Amino acid sequence: KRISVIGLGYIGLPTAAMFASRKIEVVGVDVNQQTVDTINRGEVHIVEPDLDMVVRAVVKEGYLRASTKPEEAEAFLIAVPTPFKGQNHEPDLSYIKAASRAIAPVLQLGNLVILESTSPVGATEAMADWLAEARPDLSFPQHAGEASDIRIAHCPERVLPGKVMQELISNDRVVGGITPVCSKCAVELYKTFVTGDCVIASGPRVAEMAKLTENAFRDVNIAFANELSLICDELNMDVWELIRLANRHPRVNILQPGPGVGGHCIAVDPWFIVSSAPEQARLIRTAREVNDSKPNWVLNKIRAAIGAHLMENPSKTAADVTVAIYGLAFKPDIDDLRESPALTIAKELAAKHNGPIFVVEPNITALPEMLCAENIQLCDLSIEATIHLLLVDHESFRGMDIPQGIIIDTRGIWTRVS
Ligand code: SAJ
Repeated sequence: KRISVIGLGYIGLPTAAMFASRKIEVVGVDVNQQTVDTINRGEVHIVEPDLDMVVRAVVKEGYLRASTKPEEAEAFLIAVPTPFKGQNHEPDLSYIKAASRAIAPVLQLGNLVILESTSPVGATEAMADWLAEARPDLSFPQHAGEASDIRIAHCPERVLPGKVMQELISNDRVVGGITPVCSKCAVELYKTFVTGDCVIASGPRVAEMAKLTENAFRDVNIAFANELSLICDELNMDVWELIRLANRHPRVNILQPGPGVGGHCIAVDPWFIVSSAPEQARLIRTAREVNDSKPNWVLNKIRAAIGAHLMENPSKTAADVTVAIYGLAFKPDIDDLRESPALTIAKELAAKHNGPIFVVEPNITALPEMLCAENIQLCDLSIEATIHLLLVDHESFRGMDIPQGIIIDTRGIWTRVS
């Protein structure tokens, strides 16, 4: 038995490594030669706890190898990006289309193709049509039903970055096959390592929507907390005290406000629902807008603090005001800066503020290129500055002495009323 995983990123590589750790031959396929070479050396190009250890072992034992060219396999798992494009946040299925075109020539009778990428409603059916178009000699389940040569299902990934290797095994999975037999084949495959339930959906569309709904649910709840933080600022109240008090109700569980929502899932997926049903998805759209507006709100807070400081110290100019930024990652205790609101804030500040900016981010060793300006540098904890801006609640920031100076705490760990 051989499994092929297409796309060796944050989801594909851990999934490939997991199957390989169960002594199944896995061929990982990626368009990036560097990624392929790194994996074939037994190394990893992404940071995720325990992933390096598993990849090293399975490559050494010969269960996992990577290639830029797809080859024959019994099952294909597609885990490529599904970003959005343009002002209207339309989903971009070009990576799924390219992956379909790439595997089509090597498909054989009896193969199973699973789409794992988080996808807008209808993407699995579109993938099935692209495959069918490329292989008129084979029959597909959208036309031939249970008699088809190829099985197709959607099984969205739902693992939390930072806990991927654990959640891949223990989370329940939603499986939406185009036919019941497609679902059954997919469940059998996942059962090789999944200890959670594999729940069969009535079809791929509802499985796609389930995944989008999970992330939209979280986004709406974070937006609620973020909106409360704006209201509390207006009413001169501590939002963290407010949430702590309200959460004492047995049926209330408000999430935490912050400088915005980052990562490449929660800030993206709700837009797929909005673009499918723009008239109806009003709350989901507004939640996105509330969360997306938070970095700008934080930037205005910094501007106001700089202005107030200069009013009190008329001999100073903006160039004398130093700002220390704590945290760049999109959430605590990871090194992942993708779509991070903290990064957006740091970049904007570096562009507008002409005084020195110090960045404290214990999880990285060099500033990303987009932050390479003359007035900005990476520093250790215990830096002196006029303004201390806390953007990520890393464990090390919780444990440190609260710095001296003006504090803007977007996570409520230094200023919280206890
Ligand atoms: N955040 C807050 N306040 C909170 C919780 C989170 O501001 O109370 C912010 C974080 O700082 C971060 C963003 O939200 O910027 C997202 O972080 P997260 O930890 O909520 O989620 P992700 O993006 O790391 O992973 C999510 C997960 N989805 C859900 O929990 C419903 C994960 O299970 C999915 O697999 C993943 O998206 C994905 O790939 O879709």
